[in-house]
Amino acid sequence: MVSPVRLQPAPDLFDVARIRADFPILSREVHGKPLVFLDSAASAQKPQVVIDAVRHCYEAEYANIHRGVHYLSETATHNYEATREKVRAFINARETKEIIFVRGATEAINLVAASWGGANLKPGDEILITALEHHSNIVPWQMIAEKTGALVRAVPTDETGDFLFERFEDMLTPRTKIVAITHASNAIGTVVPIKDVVATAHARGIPVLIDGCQGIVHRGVDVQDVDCDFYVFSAHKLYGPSGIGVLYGKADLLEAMPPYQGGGDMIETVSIARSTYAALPHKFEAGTPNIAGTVGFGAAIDYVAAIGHDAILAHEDDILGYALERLRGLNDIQLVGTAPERASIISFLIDGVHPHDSGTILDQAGIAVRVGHHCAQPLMDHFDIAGTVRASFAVYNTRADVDALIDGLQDVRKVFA
Ligand code: 7TS
Repeated sequence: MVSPVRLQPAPDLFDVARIRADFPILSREVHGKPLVFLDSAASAQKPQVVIDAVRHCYEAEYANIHRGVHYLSETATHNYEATREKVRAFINARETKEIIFVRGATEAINLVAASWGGANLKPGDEILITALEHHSNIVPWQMIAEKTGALVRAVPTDETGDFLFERFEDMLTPRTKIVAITHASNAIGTVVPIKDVVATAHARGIPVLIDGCQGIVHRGVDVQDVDCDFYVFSAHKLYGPSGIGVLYGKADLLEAMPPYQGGGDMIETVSIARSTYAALPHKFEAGTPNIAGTVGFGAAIDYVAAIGHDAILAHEDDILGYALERLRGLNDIQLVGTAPERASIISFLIDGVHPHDSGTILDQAGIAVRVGHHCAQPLMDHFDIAGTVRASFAVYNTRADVDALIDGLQDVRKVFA
């Protein structure tokens, strides 16, 4: 056993024991060991208030929305639309019609690429992304590029995995028609200075889409302050249900975009010859949505907003700093991604051990980490590796979880010694 590094005690900003008590799954065991959940970047666990909200919807307030004159339909519609207002306030959008409910970030990016890209991209135009992106902010752009003759270019990163601002500026050309960039890397945690990115692109008249999947969780966003044109995220990483997420878009851009999918709820009139479309936000919400999930999402926003991003950031920074100190105490660990500003996500490799083997041995100790390429293969290619072990920390993680990880890593080293 390596003795723990002595660090300052954790700041007493919020009561993590009380937070943990809100998440029923955290008290279960896995393989006979207390669960240590370090995979929240993939999907966060759910507090009781979210579980209760979903359950209450089905038990007492469920019907299809925007349809009936009956009590339950009106109640369900009210609850669904109440979440839209909660999202608006949470990200400080101007109007609720700028909040489009989608399946998740992936669907949101596909929507913008297909609808905005289909209407605006021409052969030779350039879509500028970065080497830090998740596949869902790469592939939809490649698909629309193939259809329109546009080209996807990516701002490279350096050996620390940082965002390179000057390279970004250099790669903006008169042909650049949109910038699509992550707020924070899911694979290595790098935080991108999105406000400066937007200001720089806007100075050249280029709109910007921000993939906020990780950023919304670890930093939060004020879309009016950042002035981004689109901001997308999934509820399930923000302690809400899966199958529901948000496309925020500036109203004038969304108004000008054609619908992405056709069907019920997105029309004004339909005849066999032609149809006219509903106003925002419904134009982009064809079909019966994830009603209970949206209600649960509202509860998740209330939960996160009550804690507040300042407290979340302080807590997660403490855990991140502690984890980095302890990992650096192990001499055979290579950190992958060491940019100065990082969200509470750590990627690393143990010398001579395949990430999958590390993950399997950690799992036997009840420790859940993600291993592999983290849907960021271009970033793995940049580091010339196939994948990493990733530990991601959320509001409910503690220094004791980090200690458990370090002990688990000693087990890995023993097996491979
Ligand atoms: N963008 C980022 C930055 C992400 O982290 C993810 C999911 C997505 C987009 C896609 O989100 P979805 O909800 O539509 O699937 N990230 C991860 C991850 O890191 N491990 O599993 C999923």
